[in-house]
Amino acid sequence: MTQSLPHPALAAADPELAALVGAEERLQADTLRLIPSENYVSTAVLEATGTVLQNKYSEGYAGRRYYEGQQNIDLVETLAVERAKAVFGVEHANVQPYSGSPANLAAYLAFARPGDTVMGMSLPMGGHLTHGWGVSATGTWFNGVQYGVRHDTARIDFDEVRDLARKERPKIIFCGGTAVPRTIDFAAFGEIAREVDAVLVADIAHIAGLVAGGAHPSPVPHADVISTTTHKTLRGPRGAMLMSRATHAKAIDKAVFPGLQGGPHNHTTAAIALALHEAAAPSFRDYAHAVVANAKALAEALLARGFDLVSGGTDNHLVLIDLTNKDVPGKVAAKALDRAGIVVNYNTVPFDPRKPFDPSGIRIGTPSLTSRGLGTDLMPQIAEWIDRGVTAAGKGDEEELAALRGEVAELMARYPAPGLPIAG
Ligand code: DSN
Repeated sequence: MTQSLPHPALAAADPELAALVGAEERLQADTLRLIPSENYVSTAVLEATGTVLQNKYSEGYAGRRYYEGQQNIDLVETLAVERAKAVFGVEHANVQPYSGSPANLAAYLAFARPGDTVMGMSLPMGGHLTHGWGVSATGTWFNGVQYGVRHDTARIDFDEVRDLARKERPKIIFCGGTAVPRTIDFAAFGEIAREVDAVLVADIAHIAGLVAGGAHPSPVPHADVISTTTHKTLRGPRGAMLMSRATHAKAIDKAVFPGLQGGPHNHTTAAIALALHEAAAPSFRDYAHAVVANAKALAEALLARGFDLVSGGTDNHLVLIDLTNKDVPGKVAAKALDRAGIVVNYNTVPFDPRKPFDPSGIRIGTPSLTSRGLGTDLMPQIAEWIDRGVTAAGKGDEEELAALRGEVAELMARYPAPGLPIAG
């Protein structure tokens, strides 16, 4: 059985809310969390997010604030900035963006004007809303043109990217995405961006921890700007960073503040500084490589069970499963797996004939389970559970899902998650 973290003041002030927090702690402890953009932060990162730093307004940047009393905040933010520069090998870092979408919006504000053409990977092919997709402000205020993947390989077609860039002359090219199971070829994007005189923004939100840990090539020599959230594979608090060459530092900083945001979230900045300290430790390299090894082992085990994986496998932390051959829609599978304690998200697959709210696939990943210490030896077991869960979803077999729920909880109890102690 799991035991929730003690929050005595919260429990006394608002038992209803405390109960919900406790229930979430138990859920995160008992379930197999496979959403590739999620993770478990360390207890230390959790503590940093709950500090009195959140009481302080700090509009501006270290040494140039619009409020007094910044003796400590300036040092905290400088620590985060310097650590980001060291971990990623960049000339400039801004740690103030509230999350990934505002970070990307700041890049637009820095390098484009409304109506300009911008280019990114289309959302259903694996990109992100903020890469110029129509329903996003970025696709409404800008002329978003989108590249995809090849039908036969499900990999980016650089001839298509180059042709589109030459034709459309975008001001900004985004690379990276949210459902890309393969290595991002930053060098190829860099070459195309230079040819058409575009700013290349590498959105490494999903893979930042892999880049920091040396398990994915770095965009640094090729991208003008690097955008990332801090809470995915990087295992930090919910927040974001923009990093760049020194030449773009002023434009980036001005776009974040005063362009888009007010006061930075200083408690988050502190937790980012801490997460970067953790990411600089040798053990984080092991973690990043273990995330990839687990994803590859899970992909192999799923292939052996007849699952159709987009692009045939993975190079990173993420596996995108097309369930068409199993005759179970992605949403039906995701909801059934959730009842079995296996938490995934339904997702479009490239060229999906179904709608985004009822797509053909599910998206899974290994950052969270690797944070709990699960290794490659357990990936066949997880593939078996997914197989049984999807089959049960197709048949409406709730008994099988309930049996799975018990097996999952039993295994999870043996692998305590960071920040979520499990009683012996
Ligand atoms: N919501 C994130 C994800 O799950 O990939 C992207 O912003």
